[in-house]
Amino acid sequence: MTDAPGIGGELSARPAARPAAGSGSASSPPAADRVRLWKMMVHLRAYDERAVLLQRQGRIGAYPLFWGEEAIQAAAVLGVRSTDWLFLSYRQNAIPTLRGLSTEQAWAYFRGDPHSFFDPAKYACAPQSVPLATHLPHAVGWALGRRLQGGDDVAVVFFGDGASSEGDAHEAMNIASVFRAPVVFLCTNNQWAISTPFSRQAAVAHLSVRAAGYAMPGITVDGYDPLAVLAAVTEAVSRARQGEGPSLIEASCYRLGAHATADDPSLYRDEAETALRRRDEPIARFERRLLDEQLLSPQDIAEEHARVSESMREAGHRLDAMPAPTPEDMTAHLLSVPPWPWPGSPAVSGAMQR
Ligand SMILES: Cc1ncc(C[n+]2csc(CCOP(=O)(O)OP(=O)(O)O)c2C)c(N)n1
Ligand SMILES: [Mg+2]
Repeated sequence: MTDAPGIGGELSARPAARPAAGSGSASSPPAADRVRLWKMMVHLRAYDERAVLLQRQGRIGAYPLFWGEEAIQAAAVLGVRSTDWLFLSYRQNAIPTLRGLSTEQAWAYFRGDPHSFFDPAKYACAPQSVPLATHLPHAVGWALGRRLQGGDDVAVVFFGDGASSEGDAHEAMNIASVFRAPVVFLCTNNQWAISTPFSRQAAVAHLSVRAAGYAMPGITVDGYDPLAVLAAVTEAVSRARQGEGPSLIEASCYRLGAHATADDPSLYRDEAETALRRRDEPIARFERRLLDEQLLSPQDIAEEHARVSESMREAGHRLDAMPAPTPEDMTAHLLSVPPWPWPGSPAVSGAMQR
């Protein structure tokens, strides 16, 4: 299990002029950063595709794919400093690998392996939250704490359209605004919360309008456009860092795949519409742009996809070779003294069965 150098990193140059508040527009980042953004997206796609394959082969358990959300995730990582903390939901499970976590360690989570847990301080990433929205108050608490320590780091917290309906989301945004916490609330509105469409989730057309209720800026951006997301994140992070408080960004997209590998979306939505939406998927679209700008050639694109896909295949082999967890691993970082001998040990199996 080896960490690779993270390909995330930071922008090579911060935008010189700040765009007007709420505009979400900023000068395009330098060419090298545009190409890096694309490479991060290709990495995320290859990770996601390989994870689905591993699940289908029984090498990991149920997996929440994020097909179509690569632009949002890559732009958010590139738009912050490496000391800014990221608070993730299950659908951003690959993000720590952009900051250097090994792919196999990230995947081990999906076979229930305690070895998948990592030191949050090392990657400035909180562990992924499966309970919806419970990590939003964590992000606010962390951000206020960092400010009390005198630091100027920012928290970016990812959540979905479904999570936006949870009480925790309201509580977090309210307290963040009252105390001007340096937080960016980044909502991936992929129009679905498992089988619940956005029309049954919220009566507003755009979740970003809710920001007004917390007296913070809110913006809706095209979540398939990494440069639009990057501009919005850069602006919100800059505000937060300068003590101007939190912002809400709604990155609009469409969930192009199933909710997770255990889900069959054809049971509840028209997959003909999904097929139409797939035409907008962010990687091919960004590649067309970078080809037009002559930053990439068709050969560059083909080679990068092949290279990254092969590296994911190798990571799958390293995952297979990881030792199976022991029962003691489950509490190694939780309890100094296990409360009882482990199930399966001769001394307790009878007692456990009672
Ligand atoms: C508190 C809580 N309630 C319910 C669930 C079950 N659940 C898991 S994912 C999900 C849908 C979430 O949708 P959204 O927030 O839009 O995120 P997405 O899955 O689209 O990324 C639900 C209801 C949960 N994990 N946590
Ligand atoms: Mg959703």
